[in-house]
Amino acid sequence: MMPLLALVIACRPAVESAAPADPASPAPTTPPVTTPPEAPIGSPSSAEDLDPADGSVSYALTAAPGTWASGGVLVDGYAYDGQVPGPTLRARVGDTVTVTLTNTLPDPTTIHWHGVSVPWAMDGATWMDDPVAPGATFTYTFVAERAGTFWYHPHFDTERQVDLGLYGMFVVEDPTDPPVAALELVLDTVASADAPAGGHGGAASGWTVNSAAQGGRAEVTTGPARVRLVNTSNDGYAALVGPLRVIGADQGLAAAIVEEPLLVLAPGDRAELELLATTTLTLTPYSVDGGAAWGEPTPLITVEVPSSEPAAWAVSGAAPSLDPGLTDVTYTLQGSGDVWLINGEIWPDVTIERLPLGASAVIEVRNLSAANHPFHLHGHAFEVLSVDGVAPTSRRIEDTLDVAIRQTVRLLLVADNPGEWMAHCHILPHAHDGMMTVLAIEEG
Ligand SMILES: [Cu+2]
Repeated sequence: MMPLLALVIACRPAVESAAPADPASPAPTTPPVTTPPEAPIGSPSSAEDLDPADGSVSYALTAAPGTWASGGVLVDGYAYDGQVPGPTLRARVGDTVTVTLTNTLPDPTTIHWHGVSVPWAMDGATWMDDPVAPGATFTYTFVAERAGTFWYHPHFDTERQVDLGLYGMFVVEDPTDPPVAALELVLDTVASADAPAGGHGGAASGWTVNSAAQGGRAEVTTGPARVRLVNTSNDGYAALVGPLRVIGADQGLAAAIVEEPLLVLAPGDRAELELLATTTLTLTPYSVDGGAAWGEPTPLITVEVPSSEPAAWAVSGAAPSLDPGLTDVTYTLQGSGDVWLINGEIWPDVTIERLPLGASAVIEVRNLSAANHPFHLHGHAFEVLSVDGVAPTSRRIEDTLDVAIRQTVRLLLVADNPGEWMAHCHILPHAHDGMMTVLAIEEG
């Protein structure tokens, strides 16, 4: 993680003290304000749709330097439209989405639409295209083909710019879903001077929910609640104690609803929960580097929900696809410290693997290192065929999949989006230190 030591300029007091008395004023006749009840945490505010016509949404975002509070720690960082998380962008499935980015940062930047199958020129990955220069604007446009919980962030100087505050949620709604109460929670690790730099221990300094310190509360007035979660931390894993009723993952509603005993969100991961009563989401220590997990469970957020019955989610019930037994592309993950490799290569000196447009291909990812790595592919979602030879119990579609130590996963890719797509570990220090490559999907 890019250390924010130099950026942490002040700490908020734990309790706001009353303003000092004005010596010219009479003594107060009412008691001083005591600690107010903690305000509930709401979903991040949404951006205004500038194109109210059906079938399209249009947003304008400005990336600018700004000071924001990460769990009460003031950070001199970057923000979209002056807020962290950035404003939630919304579309309905099938909408044409237009987002004009104005860059007033001192650095080039881009927006990458994490998990969305956008045209390659709209992907915001700059390994061949120029980023958006300081003072410049760029208009992204694409069709929101799948409903789900996605997010947006720069893909230029990614580790640093995301850490500084450039991230927000992108929600694609399916109008046929049950119209239940919604809550959107963007998780991050606290920007802190004592976070272990470059390691997997980003959770050591605590978590934030929509930039508020963990341990707060949220509320919905009708049940059940549909809670969308995204883990935007550079390197922290959010392991939530179950049972949790998981209705969706990276790519919208799951094929089957599962009561998970433990829900682990790796960096970049999303999940959707259905809460049928007041629930405290509790983080448990989780080791991703081979050692024992240490520490005590801590509350992330309590969501107050009236007791209610489940909604009628239109889950498909689809079974997993059969593994065809061949392998088209193999990625071997290796490394340690600050050197991380795919197939023995360090970005940008990599061999581009190639698949023909329209192919159904199997990608095998083998993790030979002593650390977990969330594998992320741009431009496509993939189906999980197996994890260490075991198929999932129902069809599982992801775009970010944690590959644990010594684990092998097999993924089915329908290569339907032409381009030269980045494939990388979403622990951003690992990506920065080399664990990235390119998968080309080629026409003709
Ligand atoms: Cu990694």
